[in-house]
Amino acid sequence: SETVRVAAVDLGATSGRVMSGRITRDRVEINELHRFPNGAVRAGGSLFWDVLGIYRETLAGIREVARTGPLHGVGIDSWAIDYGLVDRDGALLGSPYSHRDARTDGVAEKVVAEVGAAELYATTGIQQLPFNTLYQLVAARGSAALEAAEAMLLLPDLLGYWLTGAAGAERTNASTTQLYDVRTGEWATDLCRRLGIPWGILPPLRDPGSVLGPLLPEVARDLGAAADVPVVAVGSHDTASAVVGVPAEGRNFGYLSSGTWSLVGLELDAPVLSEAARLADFTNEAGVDGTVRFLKNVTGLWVLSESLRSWSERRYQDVELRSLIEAAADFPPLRSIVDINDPRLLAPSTAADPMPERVAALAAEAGEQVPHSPVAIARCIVDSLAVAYRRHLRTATELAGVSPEVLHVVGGGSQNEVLCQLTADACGLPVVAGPVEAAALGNVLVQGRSLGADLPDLAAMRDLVRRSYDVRRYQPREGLDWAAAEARIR
Ligand code: LFR
Repeated sequence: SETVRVAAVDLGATSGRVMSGRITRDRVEINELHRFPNGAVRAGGSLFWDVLGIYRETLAGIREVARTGPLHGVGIDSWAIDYGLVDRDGALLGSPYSHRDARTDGVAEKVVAEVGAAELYATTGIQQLPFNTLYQLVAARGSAALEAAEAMLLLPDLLGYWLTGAAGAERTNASTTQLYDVRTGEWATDLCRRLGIPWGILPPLRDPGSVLGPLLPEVARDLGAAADVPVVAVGSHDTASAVVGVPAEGRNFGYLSSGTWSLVGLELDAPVLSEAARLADFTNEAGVDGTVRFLKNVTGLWVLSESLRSWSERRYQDVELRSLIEAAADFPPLRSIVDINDPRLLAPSTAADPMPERVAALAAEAGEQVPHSPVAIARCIVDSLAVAYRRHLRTATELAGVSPEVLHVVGGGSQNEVLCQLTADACGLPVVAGPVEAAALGNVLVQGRSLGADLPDLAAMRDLVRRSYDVRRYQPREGLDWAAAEARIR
């Protein structure tokens, strides 16, 4: 059949990428045509996203895809949870907040006291992260922006709105907000009403794979694209797209989507909303094609990248990622294990409160050996990540009653050989690592299907990824007592 060629925009907290993606009968391939740095901006005491800058770079990337060949579609995925508010004229009401902004401190506790943790979980099935959209909107109650808001648009939907003029909320991303009823697949309007959130700002839901509309004429002209190029709602939550791009054979697999965050879990047919799942604080996010992403958010390589940033700002020598990780591999293992999901590791590193010192303080508090040097801190972080993956993957399989044979690691972290091996060791499962750009691939594949490629289901999409990309395999090694290491964290 004919080749489909699309632009896939994949936005991460530290970089944005625009790829051209091509699907032929027996291959899917992507080409990175544009990459730009991203990061939250502190202004007036708050932490914001530079969303207009992100949009400008998104346009530059799409323009590059259009310049280098046919353009049949555009799809956007990004990190979840964050949103912009637009007023009744369609104008953006201020810069979107970063979920790492401190305005949500203490809000979750208040909401839980008001609604009850059990009811909150029964409705939304979402892990208690302090920055969930629900808590951001509660924090914004009474603000001028929220009062003037006509619609809340999650970031990929906001960019899609600027491209097409069509407002909506793509389902995989909507499901992360904790404003979405995972049982009915509708917005949780009762919950909003009870909490004084103006539920009228929640836009109509749309399914991944649906078409938002064609590019607005002036946008198409500016991009040098044909007037009828459709923008397709992909799994607009990057993790949803990454799970589509997992090169799994069959359904008996666990996944670890490893970037700034680590998302570790399973793909299921239905949510797990049991009391045990609530107590384990697992999340049930909507996946592509009606699947459920039953997973745990683990704070992830953020802790390492913020440590690196902190060291480089203080001009330590030898804190380049690759050499640091290699040195960490030779450093004595399992000396210090910390709870990598401690909320104190969420906020960006600052000179007054640097990330490496926070890690050391957690170790001290837990009675662990206190790591001081960069290599000791790096080892503590990778060991603690591996221990967290072990615990959460096992918990997921117990709660869902399945037993995966393999753990697929995708995303940037799949290139970290040391961490991949430790993950295999800790989980006692073979790890299959790659592709790095699983999210962009998932984005391309879902677009491709909407545009006529013969990809009837997720299995067919994954098959194509498997045939197109090499992976690396890690067998679990014996020798270290991971169970004892896990028992050292609460
Ligand atoms: C990963 C991710 C996670 C989400 C976090 C914050 O990039 O999308 O799935 O929990 O970012 O939005």
